[in-house]
Amino acid sequence: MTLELFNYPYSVYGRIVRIVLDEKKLSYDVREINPFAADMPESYRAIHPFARVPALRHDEFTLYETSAITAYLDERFEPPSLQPATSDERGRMRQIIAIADNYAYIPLVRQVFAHRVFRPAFGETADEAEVRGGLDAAPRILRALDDLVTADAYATGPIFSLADAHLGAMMDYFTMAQEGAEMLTRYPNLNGWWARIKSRPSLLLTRP
Ligand SMILES: N[C@@H](CCC(=O)N[C@@H](CS)C(=O)NCC(=O)O)C(=O)O
Repeated sequence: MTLELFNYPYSVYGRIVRIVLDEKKLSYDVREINPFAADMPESYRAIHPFARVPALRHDEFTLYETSAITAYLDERFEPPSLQPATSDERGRMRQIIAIADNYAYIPLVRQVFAHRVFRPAFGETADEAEVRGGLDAAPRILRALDDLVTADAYATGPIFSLADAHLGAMMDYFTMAQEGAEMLTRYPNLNGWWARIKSRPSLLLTRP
């Protein structure tokens, strides 16, 4: 059995899959793909027609879209299960993942993290207007998530779930920006959740 992860080292989505692979104790090979490179190999476009990362190959089976990959890994391989037992908790898990994808990724990661942390670290030009736009959008997202995460150990209840992996990877990037870390402290449930999970081995191990 072989698992290959097509990934870019700084990809937040690739990191979500790596967190899940680590939680499931699965070993895998990494094939590095830069989704921003003009000369992306045609062979990768055959795997991912939208030319993003990550993608997964399990023997002959290939899959792209992070939430599909993480659910597949969880269902296809041995416990621990990363999906909660009750329908309510599973509904909440999927809701948090969808919020992360549809509302949080662009402002928290592509605007705040990329322009406040990533670009300066690599000597690239950062756009202050992007940082401001992300920070302006963030309170509504953090408020919504603050209303949803449980006061239990993890986002949806007593087990570490796919929602913790998904949101955790994005929250780590957002809070690498000082303004992000400060803003999070205004949302006590979310801040408490992040304090409980941020030093988990799967998060530390996958930190770029
Ligand atoms: N919907 C995709 C999003 C993946 C995604 O946006 N990945 C980023 C890296 S974190 C990427 O490949 N970006 C390249 C680009 O925007 O052109 C998923 O869930 O996997």
